[in-house]
Amino acid sequence: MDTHHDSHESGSSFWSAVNVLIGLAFGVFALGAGAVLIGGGLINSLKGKKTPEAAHAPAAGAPAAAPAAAAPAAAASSVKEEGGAAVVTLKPGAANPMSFDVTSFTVKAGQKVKVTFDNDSTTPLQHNWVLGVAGSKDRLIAAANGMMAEMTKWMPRGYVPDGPDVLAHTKLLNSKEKETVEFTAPQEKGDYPYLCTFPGHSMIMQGTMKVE
Ligand SMILES: [Cu+2]
Repeated sequence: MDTHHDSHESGSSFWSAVNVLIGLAFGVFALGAGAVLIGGGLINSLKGKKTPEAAHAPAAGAPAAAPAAAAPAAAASSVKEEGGAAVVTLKPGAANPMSFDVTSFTVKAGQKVKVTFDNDSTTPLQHNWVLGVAGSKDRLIAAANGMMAEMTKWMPRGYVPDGPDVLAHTKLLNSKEKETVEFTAPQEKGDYPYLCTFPGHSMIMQGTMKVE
């Protein structure tokens, strides 16, 4: 499934480097936001059962509290059935463009699956979608992060790791590009990880395809 691009100008590696920096920036941001949320939760726990009204009133002029993280609505299902096939569309997350909006979906063993990854983000991040075999998540993350030292080697390969861990994948998609990949779900039931293996993204940009 490799696509060969002939335009390997020096600018390409420049943009890859920029993408890594943007990706890392978002990663740090996301981790920071997570820490704030966790910290806030701990503080609320320590405060016990006090109602917000009973809590200490904020000092006058104190900045407004950060908006609560929008709880992702539990969608009934991200999968549409079309002629026996499971059809799923993924996009970058609205709140964090270095995540997938769908972090879990379920298909049947042996079912035909059509996954469209629509890189419809206003943030100019390149992404891919890589589905791994059950239990391969940590190996794929390590492979993806290991590419950071050899960006020019992996860029023309869409940052898709080598080897038997990869079941299906898109090419590397620029912002506003999309691709649909079709494959047959494994016969073995279980959790199959999917990741964006652009170096630096996979720790956050990941999800699970459940085979039932
Ligand atoms: Cu990505």
